[in-house]
Amino acid sequence: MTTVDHGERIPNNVNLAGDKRLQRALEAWQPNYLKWWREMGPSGFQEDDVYLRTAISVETDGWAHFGYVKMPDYRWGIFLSDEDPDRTIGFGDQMGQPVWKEVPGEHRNALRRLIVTQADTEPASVEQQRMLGNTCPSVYDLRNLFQVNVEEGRHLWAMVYLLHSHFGRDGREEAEALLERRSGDPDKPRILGAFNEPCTNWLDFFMFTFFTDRDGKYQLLALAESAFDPLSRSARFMLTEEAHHMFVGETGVQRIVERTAQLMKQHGVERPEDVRKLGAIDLPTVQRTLNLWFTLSIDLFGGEVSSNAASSFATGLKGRAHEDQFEDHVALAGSYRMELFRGGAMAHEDVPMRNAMNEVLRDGYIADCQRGVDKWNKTIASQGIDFTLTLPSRRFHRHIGTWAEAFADPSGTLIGKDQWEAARDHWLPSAGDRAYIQSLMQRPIYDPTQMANWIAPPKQGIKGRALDFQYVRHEA
Ligand code: BYC
Ligand code: FE
Ligand code: FE
Repeated sequence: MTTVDHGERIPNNVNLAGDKRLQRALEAWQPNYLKWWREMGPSGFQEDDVYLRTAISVETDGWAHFGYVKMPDYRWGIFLSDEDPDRTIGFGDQMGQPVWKEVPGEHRNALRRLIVTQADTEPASVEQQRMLGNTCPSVYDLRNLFQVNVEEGRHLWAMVYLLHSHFGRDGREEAEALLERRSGDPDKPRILGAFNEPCTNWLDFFMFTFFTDRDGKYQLLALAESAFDPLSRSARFMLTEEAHHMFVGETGVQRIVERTAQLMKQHGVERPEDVRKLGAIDLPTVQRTLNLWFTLSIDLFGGEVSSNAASSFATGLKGRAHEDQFEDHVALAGSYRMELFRGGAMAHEDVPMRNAMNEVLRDGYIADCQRGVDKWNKTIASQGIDFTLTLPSRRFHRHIGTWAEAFADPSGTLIGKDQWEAARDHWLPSAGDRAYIQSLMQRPIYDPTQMANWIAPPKQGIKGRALDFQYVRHEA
């Protein structure tokens, strides 16, 4: 395997020292990145020691080192999974030919666009989460937030490396622009919808890392299939980091519903207002927040019928998640049956397979989400509480694709605009829900032996450490 060079200003396993021009260009970008991190990264914790994992190798066992580090000193680096010298293109028109080490001229623009879109989400999520530390439910959770944040920063490095190394001047300009756009800024917004939405409380954060980071997983799985080998190898290593982000989301929501169900059982209450009197997050509010982040996240897969997706598949730029599990990798024959909004009603249509690739990826994603929701429901049921969280219909609350035109309730029934608007606050977090959640999260908890009342403690600490280990040293 390629060795990881830690003596350099930018840790890497791409032999950066062997390409002085590239090294200088990235070293020139580095201070701008750090300036962005200090301005837009976690607010109020930059001088604290945080118990973080840092990637030090790309081997499956022992790729990370754990220890205290101040976030601005984090060793953001460039790591690609090991090269497979025999790798061939796994799908599309050039199936079976050797993968590309360089970008073919004719695919340069399309590939740059995919990489920039991927890259843009990484700093966006850090920006969305920058205030959350100030309301943390525990030091354990605070550390997990920062772990996610520094790794999203590293994902930006992974994409910026590709832009600098393969896209010349255009790539360097895109790398600068990635530090200039801002989540939610009307004048210079981030590229994709969900990454401009406010993530204002810890329920949002856990739903985000469950649903939105999971879009990251699926998009990275699709990019890991790319014929452009450096992109594939970058995506593969990013996926190893991504698993932790989804763990944070899944267990975060699980601990919230566990605590709520516990209190409901203990006090024999059911009505949301009674649950709120106990200082817990009532399950209908959890459902509404789930509805919001699930629907924002399924928008991230793009339109159901997409000529962009067809062309990315044909050219070999972007495949399907786990392409090897499909039988037909050329996908010129056959079609994919899907629901579309046609003439004000729902219709079923058979869409040529290549044009259906966004929907294929979205379907895999939804099935993966369902597995997590099932676990949450087991937790609720294990307390003897009769309440089931459900994923809303893909027709509900959409902003991208065919259903953006329609009004549907969470079960998918098409309704009128007025009816939809009248019921909105039953289906999505209302101002009142937000105010209530905010009221629970007024004061941060920096004492490692404490846990906020609205969330159950995790099952175990990090890397064998105790639950009350001081994962962040913060002077309150
Ligand atoms: N918001 O043919 P269409 C992650 C645009 S998350 C705004 O339907 P296409 C992470 C689209 O660009 C993973 N615009 O879709 C998670 C197109 O524009 P043009 C991020 C949208 O192109 C948590 C038009 O609508 N990675 O890593 O097939 C924390 C029609 O497009 C949206 C990627 O997304 C939207 N939601 O696919 C941190 C992978 N959806 O051409 C990180 C790279 C579509 O009319 N990106 N549009 O100007 C892609 O593969 C594709 O660009 C998309 C869209 C899947 C996003
Ligand atoms: Fe990421
Ligand atoms: Fe992530």
